Amino acid sequence: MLLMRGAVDPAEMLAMVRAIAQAAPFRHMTTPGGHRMSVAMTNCGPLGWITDTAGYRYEAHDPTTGEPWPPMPDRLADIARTLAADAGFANFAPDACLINRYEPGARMTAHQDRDERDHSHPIVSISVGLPATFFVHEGATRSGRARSVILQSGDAIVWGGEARLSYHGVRDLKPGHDADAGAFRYNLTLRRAG
Ligand code: MD3
Ligand code: FE
Repeated sequence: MLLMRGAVDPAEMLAMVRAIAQAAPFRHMTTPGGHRMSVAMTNCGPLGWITDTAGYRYEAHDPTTGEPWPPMPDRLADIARTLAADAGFANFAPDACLINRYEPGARMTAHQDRDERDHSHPIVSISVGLPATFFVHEGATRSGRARSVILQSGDAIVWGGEARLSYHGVRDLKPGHDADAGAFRYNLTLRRAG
């Protein structure tokens, strides 16, 4: 993994997020176990990640609107491609961008990202808004030692190779005020899903 502090302009990211959320609103999805996620989500690009009682998967259409997910802005794909290249992954071509919105108290329990077809592609993560404590377990299991890092607005991380299937999550978001994002934290993950 490569952490790049202040790699992106938060205001530019938020403008893109707001435009996407106008067409595909943030919603709290349901896990296969029937729990409402505390993180609200939307997507842009040809594929979008969803969960419902039938399971986790990528879909070309937004189940809330029935429409295709909004297009991925070229500028967003370019930024992801450049960040991936900086981390040593040439020619990254994302076809999905999951956007997570955290409100105070929202969190993400430890999980692996394994719904993508080919795990040899990296994932590019961009954080905007309130800071959050992100954790990742060493090795490929949940029992490895957890290391944590505070992700700030404008930070980017690229995950690839061995790190790609590590267990990771986000601790409860603490309340606060961010100049760009107000009471929220947003995380964009750019993926090659299909
Ligand atoms: C490590 N999001 O959407 S981004 C997720 O901040 C997710 O919203 C978190 O985990 C968030 O799946 C963390 C950093 C991240 C993304 C993907 C990874 C770390 C990763 C894939 C493999 C290993
Ligand atoms: Fe994840």
